[in-house]
Amino acid sequence: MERDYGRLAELIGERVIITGHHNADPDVLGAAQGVKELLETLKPGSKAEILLPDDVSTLSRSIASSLGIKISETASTTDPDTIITVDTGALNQLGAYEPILRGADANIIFIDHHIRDDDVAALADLYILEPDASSTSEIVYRIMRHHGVKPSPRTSKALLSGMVFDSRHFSMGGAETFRAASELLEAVGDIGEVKNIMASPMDNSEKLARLKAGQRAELRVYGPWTIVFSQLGSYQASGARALVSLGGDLVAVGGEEKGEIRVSLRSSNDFSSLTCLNLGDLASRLGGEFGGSGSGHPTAAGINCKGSLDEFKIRFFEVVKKLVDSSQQQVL
Ligand SMILES: [Mn+2]
Repeated sequence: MERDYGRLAELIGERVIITGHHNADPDVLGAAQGVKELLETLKPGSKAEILLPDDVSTLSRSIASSLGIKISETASTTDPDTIITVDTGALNQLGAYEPILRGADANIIFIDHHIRDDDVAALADLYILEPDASSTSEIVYRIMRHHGVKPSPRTSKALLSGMVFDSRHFSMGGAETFRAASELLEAVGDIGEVKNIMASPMDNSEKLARLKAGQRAELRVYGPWTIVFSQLGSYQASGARALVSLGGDLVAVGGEEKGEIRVSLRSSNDFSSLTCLNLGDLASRLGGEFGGSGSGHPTAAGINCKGSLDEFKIRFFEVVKKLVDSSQQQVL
């Protein structure tokens, strides 16, 4: 790894583009800012640009604006010497930039903490892959430390926000992660400084929607699990997240408008790992039954379908009870 850190400097040309996966999260932003500062210190003549052409998450955008980090949506050069891609586990996560990267006549570097990808390995001149790292921001900090580059307070905050985000606010991470965080905090002071810039402001209508989701919640207790259904005209996803944080194990928040139904499903990690009930599958099944579709991940999914929300609610509780009962029996 250390040897690769040294090679990175050799592959840096004058015009450098730093990019990352679409809908860029704070780890992309932190890692990109770290790489930018590293290059500008190692090669003062080089010009590095953070290019995120395919969408940036709302949170990353707000972090970038509070730290004054510039993000470009179009490249200022079509002929870069070096392209560095951070936090991207597969080429198709680059969206519109994928074909450009594939066709580029540049030194290509990947820095990532996901699992190894053969297409990336084939394309990259240098592939720094460290799946043990909490975040790509942590890897970038290790590289900076290797080169004796001390990140500025601003870059330290960006790197820390990537680490905070990917470690789910430090609910995971070993000694290396906390050592890196501790060293970065020497430039920042208090972790509260970083958490503050990451607190996404919530407007009043969203706060009100979340409170109404609580007010309108209907509860069923199936074995050890609390299943919640609630109704909101908008902010269904935010309402569902709020109800999970209040203690709901599986939550559905739905809204109905002119016969169109939208439902957000969320579940707690405990519920997901102990029942193995995948919300993506549940969403697809219920969406299909109600003349629409649904999809998602194990603990978060969405449904767009038709009909009456009251009927949907009855069916939701019915299906979930059966699934929970059969998962209980498997445990026994
Ligand atoms: Mn990451």
